[in-house]
Amino acid sequence: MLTVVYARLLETRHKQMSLLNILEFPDPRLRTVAKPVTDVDDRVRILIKNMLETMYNAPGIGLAATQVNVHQRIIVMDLSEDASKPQVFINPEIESLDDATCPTQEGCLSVPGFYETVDRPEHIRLKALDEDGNPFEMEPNGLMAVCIQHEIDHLNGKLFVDYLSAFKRDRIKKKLEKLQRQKD
Ligand code: QAP
Ligand code: CO
Repeated sequence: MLTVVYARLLETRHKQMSLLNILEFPDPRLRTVAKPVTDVDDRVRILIKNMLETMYNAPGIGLAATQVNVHQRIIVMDLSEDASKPQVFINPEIESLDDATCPTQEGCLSVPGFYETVDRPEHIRLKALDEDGNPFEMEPNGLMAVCIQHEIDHLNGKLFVDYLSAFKRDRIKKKLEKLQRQKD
C-alpha cells in the first residue's frame, strides 16, 4: 500500500501539475490588453503546459493567458471529445473571409455558469505562431472559428458578455459578484 502511495507521489512530482487561478468577471484585470510574445522560449512553453492543464481540469475548450492574469498573446484550445487535440496559438491574427455569421451558444471559464448566444463571423483566416515559434496559417470555420475569436477577444480585454444587452450583462455581473462574496 505504501509503495502505491509513494509511486503516486513520485508521479505527481514528476508531472509538476500546476493549476492556475482563473480570473472571473467583472475582475478589471480581464480588461487588460495583452502584449505580443517576443520570444517563444521555455518560459512560454511552461506557461502553455500549465494553461492546458488548467483548461482540461476546468473542463473547458479554450483559455486565453489573460484569464490566468498573464498579459501576453497566448491561447490554448482543444475542441476534441477526449482532450486529444491540444492547439496553441501565439500572437494570433485573424481576418473575416466573408459576411456570413453563425450564432453560437457561448460560455467562458471567466463567466462560470452562464451561456448566451453570440453572433460572429463564420469563416476566418488565422495566422499565428506554434509552441516552437514557427508561423502557420489556417482557415477555420464553425466552432473552431468562433472559439478562436472568443479567445482573441480575451487578449484584447473583451468578454462575450460585452455582446449582450446592458441589462443581461448587469444581471450576470450581480449574480457573479454575489457568488464571489460567498466564496471569500
Ligand atoms: C470559449 O469556453 C467558448 O460556464 C471556451 O461553468 C465556449 O471552455 C467559445 C466552462 C463555447 C465558443 C463556444 C464554462 C466550464 C467552459 C462554464 C469554455 C462552466 C464551466 C467554457
Ligand atoms: Co472565455
